Amino acid sequence: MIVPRPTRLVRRHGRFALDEDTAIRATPGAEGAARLLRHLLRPATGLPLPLHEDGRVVFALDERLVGLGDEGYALTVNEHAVVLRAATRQGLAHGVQTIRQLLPARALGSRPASGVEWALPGVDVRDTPRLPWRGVLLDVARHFQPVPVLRRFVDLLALHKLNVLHLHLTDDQGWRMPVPRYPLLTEVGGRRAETAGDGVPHGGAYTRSELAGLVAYAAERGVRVVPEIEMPGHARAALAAYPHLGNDPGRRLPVWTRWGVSDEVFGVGDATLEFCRDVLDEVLEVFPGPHVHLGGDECPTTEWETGAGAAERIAREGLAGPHELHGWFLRAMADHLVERGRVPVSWERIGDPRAVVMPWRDADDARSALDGGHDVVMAPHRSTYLDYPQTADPDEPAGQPGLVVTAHDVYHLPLPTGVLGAQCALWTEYAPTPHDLERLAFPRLAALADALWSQRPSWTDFTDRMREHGSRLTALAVPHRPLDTRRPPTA
Ligand code: TNX
Repeated sequence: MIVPRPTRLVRRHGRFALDEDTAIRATPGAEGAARLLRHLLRPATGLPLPLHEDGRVVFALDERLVGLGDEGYALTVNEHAVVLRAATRQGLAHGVQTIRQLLPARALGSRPASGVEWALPGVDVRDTPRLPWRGVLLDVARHFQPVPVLRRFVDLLALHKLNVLHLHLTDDQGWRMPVPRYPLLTEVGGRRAETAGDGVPHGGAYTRSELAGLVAYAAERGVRVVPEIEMPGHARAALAAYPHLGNDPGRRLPVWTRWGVSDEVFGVGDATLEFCRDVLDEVLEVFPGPHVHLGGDECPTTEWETGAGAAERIAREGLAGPHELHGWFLRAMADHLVERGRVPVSWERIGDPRAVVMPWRDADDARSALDGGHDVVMAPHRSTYLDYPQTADPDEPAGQPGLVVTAHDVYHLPLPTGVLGAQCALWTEYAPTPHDLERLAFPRLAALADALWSQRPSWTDFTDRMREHGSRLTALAVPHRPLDTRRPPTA
């Protein structure tokens, strides 16, 4: 009862028990996956699982499995051996998670479990995802989370074969990305006096080596980190640090202590564009993956209606008015990324079909982006925003008011033909603690993973498998409510 559901899983006779004498034989390139399995099983099982050429657990990187794609793997378990094969390290990492889920749920615990036989049932598995982009946005700008919290979050994504962690690193309420040329971004922009009137200061920022370490940690688990730097809106933390980047150089703004959409946004002068390019260059150093997210959502043009700098820019670029500055700004930054071999991503369409679009309103936006030749990753708020509560029950823990997004909604998110995949978004205005993050994320992330990975998603089959999966989440001490299998009145 694996989550997400494997493409093909056939039960075979026999079983294979892992014990003190079990060793892993890893072919070149497969050692990392072997170490990952050992690391994951050690706390509960205490098994040494050494690498040894006589091992009966075999991990092989094998080019002949290219037919299973970038992320597929094949796994066989019988009484003689466990054999995991894939053409890529990412495929092996996913196979490790399947091995883990074939064991009793207590194998996922963090404390030694006694009296359990660590047996895998005989199986033949061939498994490959339906869609290549299966992600989650984590907003570390509204509430900072230290790296160990992010690593545990990556572990939970990997358990579900989710492969993208989209880190929302900057916003009006906090700047978490270190940029050596602009130290005040984190020193000033990383702290705020209070949060929505609670009187409690909040802050934090990462170091370059912490972020590089996170990228490597995630890669070992088959997860890519996609960084997001918000522009030209949602920029008040940067403006607090460097007021000259805004539309009124004489004004000093604090890091914003309220939620919502601020009228104060980046200016459009040369200095601001140069600053944004410098920031992106630093992002490229730290994050080696192809995709870099430029934000681009919710940018009022109020300040550009009157600012002298905006009028000058409009004239210089031959634009029709302030409403064209948003697209112009994003296009300039997208060009910068494309020139450096990267792929820009944005919440709104950028006038370059090489940019990936992440439609957050509805499927119509997605279809028009697809028609315009863009790659599309779905993020429609009604089915993927995890800051909203999971049920309308009176005892449901609070979240962002206004909407309920059930696991059923997530499972049935719109996926127009041709999209790369989808993401859930864990915005954190109403989720200050690691406990809040996990209780909002689960079980909805399991629903996302199953809807995007399995070849023929079925809600009833998923809810069956979730019964067993719930005990895995419990073993991992993930705060979560049992899956609500009721159909919402609207469905
Ligand atoms: C909209 S849609 C946002 C975020 C908020 C979220 C709250 C989008 C890209 N931006 O700034 O955190 O709603 O639900």
